[in-house]
Amino acid sequence: MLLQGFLALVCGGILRSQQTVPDSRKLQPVEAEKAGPAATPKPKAGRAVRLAMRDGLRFDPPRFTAAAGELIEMELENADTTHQQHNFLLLKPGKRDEVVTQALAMGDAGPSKGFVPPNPDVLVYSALLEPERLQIITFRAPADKGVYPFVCTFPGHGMIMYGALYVGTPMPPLDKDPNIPPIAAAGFVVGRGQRPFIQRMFMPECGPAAIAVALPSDQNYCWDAGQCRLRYLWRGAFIDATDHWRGKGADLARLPEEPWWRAPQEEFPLRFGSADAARPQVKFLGYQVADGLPEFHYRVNDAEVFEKVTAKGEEIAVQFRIPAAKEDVFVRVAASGNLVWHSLAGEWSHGVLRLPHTQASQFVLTLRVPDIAAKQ
Ligand SMILES: [Cu+2]
Repeated sequence: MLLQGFLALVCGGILRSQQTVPDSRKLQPVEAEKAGPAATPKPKAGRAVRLAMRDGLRFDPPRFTAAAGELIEMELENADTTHQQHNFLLLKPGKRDEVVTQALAMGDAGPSKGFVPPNPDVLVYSALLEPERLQIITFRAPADKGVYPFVCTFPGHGMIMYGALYVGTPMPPLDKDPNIPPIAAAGFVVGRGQRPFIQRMFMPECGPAAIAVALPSDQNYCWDAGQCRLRYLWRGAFIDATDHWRGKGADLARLPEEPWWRAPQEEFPLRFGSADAARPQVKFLGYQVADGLPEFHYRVNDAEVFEKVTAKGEEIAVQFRIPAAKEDVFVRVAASGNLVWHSLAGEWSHGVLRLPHTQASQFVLTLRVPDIAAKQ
């Protein structure tokens, strides 16, 4: 057997097993002989690499690099919340299809062997990991430069769930990488381009109770459910949550583009009775979804407010409903640069919109999306 010394220790609920390959020639019999022992750098402390199996049959990250012969200590985690088993097999270049086919052909013998076919082209492999299991695998990267595929050979996964280890070879841009799945090359955009789309997520420049929404146009916004207000708008792709799913501490989703509009930092926009009234108490009450878009519901002091953000052509519209306003409503939306909010109802004065309480049951603020060309 190519790989022996497979230690499995179960600590609490987490499988901590270690696959230690003391001699790189065992890992890479052909290549190592070709290269000669002198070509293999001396082992040092293994470099930590984290690899997770995620919902949607994917490895995260979909690719990583290593120096030729580098000792890697890989923390492999099955973080799939859909309760799927997964494994990890590192293969010789170009062997993915062959090994996936062999694993399928194992039939009834597959589960007991973790769907690892007896093939010398399998360089490293993990156990078949149950959800929420973690395995530490220490291995030496191949001594020969190249692109080494890794794959999950659980039946039905292998054609989708794969990635690449770049050994001593620069990685191409993510969106042009033929060695990773197309969805990974698209950058793990939350919702996979689906619009409209709603995602609760840790968002930059926002509290932990952020709700990100992809509008049916190419616009997106972040709404802060802690502060009950729109925080910013951006154009283009929706959020990339790779870092969040990777759990690297920097848990925030990434915005592919800088917001083109941001709310003032510490300003809640609504006041009742007077434009200068004290900052009100707000409480988030949830949201309802209609046509794929949320209408947020919250309380401002005693008044219940509903708020829905939509995009119409080149305009963002924020529809407010305050069905039982007893006092006049003031909306404080300071203009920033050329970005000026408009309303057909009420009266503006120094960046504050005043709505008689009779008109507050339903009103719309609109903001024109700046021209991309004008931005340049
Ligand atoms: Cu899998």
